[in-house]
Formats: sequence, C-alpha cells, structure tokens
Amino acid sequence: MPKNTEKKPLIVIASNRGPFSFEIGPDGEFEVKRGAGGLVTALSALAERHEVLWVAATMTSGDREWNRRSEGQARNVEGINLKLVEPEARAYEGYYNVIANPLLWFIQHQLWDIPRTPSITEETWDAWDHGYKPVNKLFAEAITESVAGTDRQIIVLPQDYHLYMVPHYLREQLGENAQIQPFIHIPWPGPDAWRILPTRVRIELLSSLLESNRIGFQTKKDAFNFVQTARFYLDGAHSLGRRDGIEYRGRDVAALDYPISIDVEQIVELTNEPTTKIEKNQLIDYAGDKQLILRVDRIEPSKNNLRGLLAYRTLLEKYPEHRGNVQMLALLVPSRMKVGAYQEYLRDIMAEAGLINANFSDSFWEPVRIVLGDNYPRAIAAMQIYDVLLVNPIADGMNLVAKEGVLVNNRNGVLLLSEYAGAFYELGEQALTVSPFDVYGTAEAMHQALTMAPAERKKRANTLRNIVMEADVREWFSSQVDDALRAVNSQSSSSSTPPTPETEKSAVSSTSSGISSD
Ligand code: GDG
Repeated sequence: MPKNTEKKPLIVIASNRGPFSFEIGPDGEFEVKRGAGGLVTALSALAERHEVLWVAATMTSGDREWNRRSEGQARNVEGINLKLVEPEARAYEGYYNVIANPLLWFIQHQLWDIPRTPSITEETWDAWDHGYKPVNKLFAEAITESVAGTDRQIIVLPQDYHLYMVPHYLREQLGENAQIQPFIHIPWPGPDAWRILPTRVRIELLSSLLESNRIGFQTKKDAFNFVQTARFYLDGAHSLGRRDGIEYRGRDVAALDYPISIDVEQIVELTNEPTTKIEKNQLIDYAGDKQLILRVDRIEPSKNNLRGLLAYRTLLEKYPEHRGNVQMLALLVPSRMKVGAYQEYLRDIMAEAGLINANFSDSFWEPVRIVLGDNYPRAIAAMQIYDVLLVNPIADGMNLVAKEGVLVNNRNGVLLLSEYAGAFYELGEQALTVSPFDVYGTAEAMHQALTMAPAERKKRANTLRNIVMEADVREWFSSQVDDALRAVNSQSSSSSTPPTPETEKSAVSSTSSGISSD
C-alpha cells in the first residue's frame, strides 16, 4: 500500500520496560505505576503529546493480567497507546539477565574485571540464540502486527541495548516500508570493548543495527565509536572518513547524536505537587542546618555509588571541619537485583556506609544515610535542597539526574559531575569535574563545593539551569522524528535510495542541540 505523506506518521516506540506497570488493587481494578529509569522518564511525557504506539514487555503478574484482559491488543492508558508483548519466561531470562544485563550493559560501560569475567559459556550462547534473539523477534512481530494495513508512514524507534536485533527482524517483516531508527541510551565504547563478544554474536548485532536507517546516540563521541566499531568488525563496511555514518551492504546508515534531556514543564509541576512538598519538608527537617551532599541513582556499579562513599570518607578524614556540619544522603533505587554483581554491590555500599557511620558519628550526627526504594517525588524533593549533587559515574549515556537536579534546586547547589557522563558535554563547564576513579580528587571537589563562595555558586547554578531549560526533551524527540520524516519525504520525492548521512547532516544541525561531544 503506498504511504500517505499527508497523514500524521505512525510513531512506534519499542522498549523493554514500558511506561507503566500494573498491579491489581484490592477492588480488582488495575493500579497504574510509573516505571523507574531514565528512558521512561524521558519518553512518557512525549508519548502523551504525540500519537504514539508504545510496545513493551510484560514485567509483572499485573502486567500479564492486564495483557490478558486486553487480549494482547494495544490499549490506551493515561493517553498512551500501549501494547505489551509477553515473552516466554525462560527466553526472557536469557535475554534480560544473561545478555542485556549484564553482558551488553557491562561491555558498554566497561565494567568487567577482565582476567576473571566474563566467560562466554554454553549458557551465554543459549541465551543469545534462544533468549535475546527470539525476544527481539517477538517485539518485531508485535510491531509488524500493529502497523499492518496502515497507509501512514511508519517510524519505529527501538530503544536501547535490549533491542539491537529488532532492526533485522523488522526489515525481514516490513522491508523498506518503515523508517527504523534505534536510539541507544547508554555509551557506545570503541572497537576494543567489543572484543568480548564472540564473532558471530558481534556480527549479528552490528549488522542488525546497520539495517536501520539511522541510529541515535547520546553524544557525537558515541556515534563516532559506533562507526569505528562497525568499520573494524564488519567486512565491507565503509565510512569513507566520515564520523557520522557508515555504508554496509548497500545501505547508508547515519550515526547521529541526539542528546536526551528532561521534561522541564512536567518536573517543575512535580515540585508543586503536595506529595513532593511533604517529602521536601521531611528532608529539610532531616538535613537541619547541615550542608547536604546528595546522590540519586539506581544501585548500579556504573553509577559508582561505592567510590562516592569512599570519597565522602576521605573528605571527613582530611577536612575534619566538615564533621557534624555535612550530611550525605544517597537515594538509591534497587535495580537488577537478580544479577549477582548487583547484589554484591549493594552489600558493599551498605557495608561502607555502616563503617563511615561507625567511624564518625556521634550522638547528634549520622554522617550518611542510605535510603533504598522507588519514590520519584522524594527524589525530586531532595534535588531541590542539595548543596552538592554528586554525579560520578564510571560511564553514563547522559544522566538525567544531573539535568533534573540543576533545574529544580533552589539552594544554588553545586554539581559535581563525572567527565564520563554524557551530560558532561553540556553541563561540564559550570560543574566541578570529577574523574570517577579518583576518590581523592572527588573528596577535594566536595570540599571545594562545600566552601564555594555564594556568588560563585549562584552564577554556576543559574547558568546550569538556563542550559537545561533551553534543551527540553521535546527537542530530543522531535529532532529524531523530523529527521525520519525528512528522509521519508525525500525518498518519496526522489528515488527509493536510503538517504545518505551527508544529506541528513545539514538538516540535523538545525534541529539537534549542536553540542559538540568530540
Ligand atoms: C539510562 C542511561 C540516560 C530517581 N529516583 C527515582 C526515579 N528516578 C529518576 C531520576 C531520573 C531517572 O530515574 C534515572 O535516569 P538516569 O539518566 O540518571 O539513569 P538510568 O536509569 O541509568 O538511564 C542514562 C537515560 O537512560 C536516558 O537516556 O541518561 O545514561 O543509563 O529521571 O530522577 N524514578 C523513579 N523512582 C525513583 O525513586 N520512578
């Protein structure tokens, strides 16, 4: 069926985790809970403003029940058209707990202890062939089924490292009838990091991505690393000196940066909600007259929670004047607790926090508090009152907490930001830079922030807030959709050849944030 370019395009988002999870309440009705994590934060508000179909996997028994009652069809939930796919449990286990997390996540954040881990075992191979690939195929089938018969242009946006094989299966099923445009939320390291994958897996993964029309990354550096990786491992892949595109098997695939941001309006609204205000008042009582060092992350080795504590310990040792006058609060959201490395990491965090409190506390002062749980209003409330926000990941695609923090904070707090967070390219100049491995340097930066002159704090905080307000998440989303539409329109008005990165580049520079990530 010829595509109707007059009508609004059909935008399909595919992501492992959907925007909501469902629980059945005591009255038998579904309670809808907003999902945790950056991707959901970024996409939920957008999906409400565009006509979007969102395809995601069931996570909970409530989700599965919701899916059964929906008879596997898409249904509108709080303005979002949601379709759930229900992978078979064993396949999902291999896809999620063996391949996506930890294997791909660890490769892309370079978290391995290489002499010991990982070992690619029969279980890994089984998880690739009978877990990751089938689950990706299921997503592609659900998308194909949902768009069947439409005469609208189809733009499919598979999100993140769970869905690298979706472009391949979608191309098999839809041919050139869809613009396929994955966005990769996490860092893309250079070719060496990918040595860990066996050859077949590496080739299947990379060549699937190269069946897309264009691929979005958080920074120019990630996009360039992808180009290098594909060129290095795929016979016949050429970039011809370009940093933002690659040709493979007759398709020219753009590799572009779309730095993600936050929904400024929605977050500001959240600060005015009664629940957030209650949380804020409780936190103000907790901090008292002490300076507050805050961190907000998932419990996650790449977020570097542990070295943050070690740096805090160093601060208290080296600068005793802060004892009794500073308070560290870590709001940690449990995630991936089925992965052994995450359980161990949490144990290490709790042990270190316990030691700090045992070593330094007195009857009036508890130096650090770790709060575990999923409470987004509390996170936003805490961000309003920090004096220092510690964001020190080993590697991070963007880090939305850094952007949310500087937006809502009303104490002219200082941002301590790792040079390996994607956000560093936008916010680094006004933050205090930390090298995530340098515990001593991080402690020095904490001291510098705690003793910074008020005028300097104010100047930095204002500049940071303005930077974030100018690049809202709508721009991130619309620049991707605009690029896809431009490509469809130029295809239908000229030939059927996929657009080249060169032709897209001029268009992109006017729509994306223009931040240099090199
Ligand atoms: C991935 C990439 C990239 C905080 N506490 C709770 C909660 N949050 C919110 C934060 C923030 C989000 O979750 C976390 O986003 P991050 O960007 O910091 O981190 P990841 O989850 O690792 O996100 C990352 C992002 O995708 C987007 O592309 O920036 O690099 O790793 O908004 O405020 N959310 C809920 N409960 C909480 O207690 N629901």
